Amino acid sequence: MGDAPDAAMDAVQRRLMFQDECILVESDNVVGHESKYNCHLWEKILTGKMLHRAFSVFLFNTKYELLLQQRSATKVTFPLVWTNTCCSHPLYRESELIGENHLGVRNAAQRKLLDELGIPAEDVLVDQFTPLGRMLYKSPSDGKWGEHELDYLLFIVRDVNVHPNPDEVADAKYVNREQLKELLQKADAGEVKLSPWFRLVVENFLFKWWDHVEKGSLKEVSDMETIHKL
Ligand code: DMA
Ligand code: MN
Repeated sequence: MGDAPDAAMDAVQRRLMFQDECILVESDNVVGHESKYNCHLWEKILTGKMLHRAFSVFLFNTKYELLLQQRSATKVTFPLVWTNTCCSHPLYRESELIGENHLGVRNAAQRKLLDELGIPAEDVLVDQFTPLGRMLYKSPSDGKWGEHELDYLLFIVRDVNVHPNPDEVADAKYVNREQLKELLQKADAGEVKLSPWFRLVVENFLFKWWDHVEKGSLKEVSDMETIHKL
């Protein structure tokens, strides 16, 4: 749990906390790197120096249903919350720092779709992601943890094979718009929890963008110039 002492941290998540090196940014320019552990300590986030690059994948099947996941109970930040298909960080390594066409972020998305949901790379080729926008947000989790991210929003429409990794994902399901609205109502009633970043995307963009998923016109709504400060 978020406020447990580090000694109680899940071993798999602990390894990632120290192994993953996140990309520090200012106005989305790379200014350095820092461990995933330090990037998510709320006390350090409050210094303003831990803003890092992240991505959020929204994967739809060809019935235009959105794949959601519930984060595993062992995640250090935001355990057991329902959220979009897959979220993580591009790492401070050559393949994930490539700025051209946001290729670094696409490479990271392909890596984590396999890691979290067992989706093979050939089902989600890097060219098949459409980056729709970037948003900046800050949000505390439980205890001493939180997020302060520059988050790339990546959409992809594909039928894929899904085999969730229990270290990362407690549950996964496809929802249509009505089913998502029901989930939002349950969240408002306190019956389930949603991630803060997913809620921001839902409230600001998702239903409008869903029309373009169905029409095959996502490129029309892509805006990679603006950084939405939410
Ligand atoms: C971080 O996701 C990224 C966002 C957009 C919140 P995460 O906590 O799931 O990262 P990871 O999967 O690397 O633990
Ligand atoms: Mn983060």
